[in-house]
Amino acid sequence: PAARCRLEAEPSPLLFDPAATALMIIDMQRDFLEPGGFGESLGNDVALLACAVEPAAALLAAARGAGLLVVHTREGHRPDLSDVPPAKLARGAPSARIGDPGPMGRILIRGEAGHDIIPALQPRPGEPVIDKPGKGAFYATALADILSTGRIDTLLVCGVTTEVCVHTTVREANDRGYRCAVVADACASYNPAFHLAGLAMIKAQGGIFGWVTDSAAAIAALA
Ligand code: TIU
Repeated sequence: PAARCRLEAEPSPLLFDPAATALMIIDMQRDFLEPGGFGESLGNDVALLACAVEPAAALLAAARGAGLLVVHTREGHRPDLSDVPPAKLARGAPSARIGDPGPMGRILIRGEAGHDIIPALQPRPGEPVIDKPGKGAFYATALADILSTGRIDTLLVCGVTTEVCVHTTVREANDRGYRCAVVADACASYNPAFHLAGLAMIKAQGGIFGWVTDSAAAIAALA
């Protein structure tokens, strides 16, 4: 029988097998966390996301130590913009649109400096990096294949932003049968009220599409 670990979470503890569990770190990119990128172009104060970095880094170290599959995601598009829906390109009247030049290169474009994951959370060789054009990590990516090849049934999820790409990914994963525990303090939003509401939605109704935990509980469970 598989080794079982116990994660303290809401609305209930979650038993998991580390060999069948992946840590998913969503979109911890310079484009969202640093000035001059996509997040700021949408009118956001990017400093609001900084609080997630240390908890996510501690969680990443614990996951690596426990031998979990670690999957990183990045939101972004092809340099020729052929995978950007016109509705996404036009929306929000951003100060700089996707593909426009900025201080970290072209906004939200693969291969540009701003598209890269922040230094504190750099992937290691062997850790899959999922480049996704949408908010969810399953849409138009190989994530489903990677998780099924790894015989994964449980996801620890963190990253930014709580109510956008983290939520969309957790909703997609839940419908695909994955048990998802969102690590609250390793997530952040440009809107703190949305962060709290987003977490509350996940665990309401008996855990309608997941569990909510924090980095201390997750690290303790992996120790
Ligand atoms: N990664 C992610 O959440 N993409 C976003 O566009 N989030 C915003 O909150 N804008």
